[in-house]
Amino acid sequence: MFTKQFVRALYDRPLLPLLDEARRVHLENHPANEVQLCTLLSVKTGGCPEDCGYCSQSSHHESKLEPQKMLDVKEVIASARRAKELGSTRFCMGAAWREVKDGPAFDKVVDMVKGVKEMGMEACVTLGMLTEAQAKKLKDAGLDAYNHNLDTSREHYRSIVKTRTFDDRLRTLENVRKAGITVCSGGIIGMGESADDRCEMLRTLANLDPQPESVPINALVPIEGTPLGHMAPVDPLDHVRMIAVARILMPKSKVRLSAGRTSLTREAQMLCLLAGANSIFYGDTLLTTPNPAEDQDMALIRDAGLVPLAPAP
Ligand code: SAM
Ligand code: DTB
Ligand code: SF4
Repeated sequence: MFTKQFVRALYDRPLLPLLDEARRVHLENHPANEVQLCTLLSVKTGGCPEDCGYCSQSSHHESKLEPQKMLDVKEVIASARRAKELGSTRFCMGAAWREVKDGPAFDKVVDMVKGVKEMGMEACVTLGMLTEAQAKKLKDAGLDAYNHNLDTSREHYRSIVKTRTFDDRLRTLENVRKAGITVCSGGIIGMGESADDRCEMLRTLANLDPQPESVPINALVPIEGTPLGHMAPVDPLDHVRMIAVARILMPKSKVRLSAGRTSLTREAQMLCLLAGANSIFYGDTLLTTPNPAEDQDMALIRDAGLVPLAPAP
């Protein structure tokens, strides 16, 4: 088990030696030149009953986002096909739900997962809280991964979300694990957290047994009308540092350079890749906010001397 002191000491190391160590760990555990491209799609947008302070989709805030009805299975499969043609190997579908409820909407998600699997892509969903029985149903449909972020430290969580607890988050992760689905869980920087909060979030993730297979590190995308809409941007080097610490603490995980890339220069993104990020979200939209265009990302990957992870045969 990692201690608080150990993780904080790592986080406080001077950046260049930290990067050296992260790169060493990365090369020991992963091919040097591969990056996984994952595409996101919001299959049910807005109108969410949770009050997450960062989110455009919460009905508690006055963001400009218009709620939309759930997409059809066909539309989703068509998007996944486009993503695959553009070189993506993992398709992640998000729904603005507090929790999964059994019924027709969940059955549609199950069909979406089946459709994505039939195309030979990895399938991931993020649907809020979920029971073990629901997780089992998704597993039977072929689901590879479930995304459910811890977002921040247990302590800071209370000031960001009031409608659920950090323990609710951990419980869902356990249910996902018990069903044999891989875990994708990470967090967000730039929500007014301290360095200790950042370290505690990474420590909680790294102390999960087994560790999450996938760890997205997001920088807050400030959304007008949300409580965090006016947060100052994070220092890009903090994003690099978080990725390096995540890489060292979770050597085998895919570390994902996630939201916030439109505010990073190419050079800052390169440093994130050097620090151990081996996956990015690919496609010009995340769930509701912009992401770099595909051709820009292909140029970045080429200029870094990387190759996109080949699609599963
Ligand atoms: N409703 C589900 C849930 O909360 O787990 C799934 C969708 S939710 C939008 C998925 C994740 O996106 C959140 O846990 C959060 O980490 C990230 N996210 C949401 N809004 C964000 C923003 N404005 N900036 C950065 N990351 C964000
Ligand atoms: C994750 O950690 N980041 C992605 C994915 N998991 C689901 C979502 C980012 C959302 C950014 C804000 C938006 O587009 O609404
Ligand atoms: Fe809802 Fe997820 Fe947004 Fe929270 S992060 S308001 S649960 S969509």
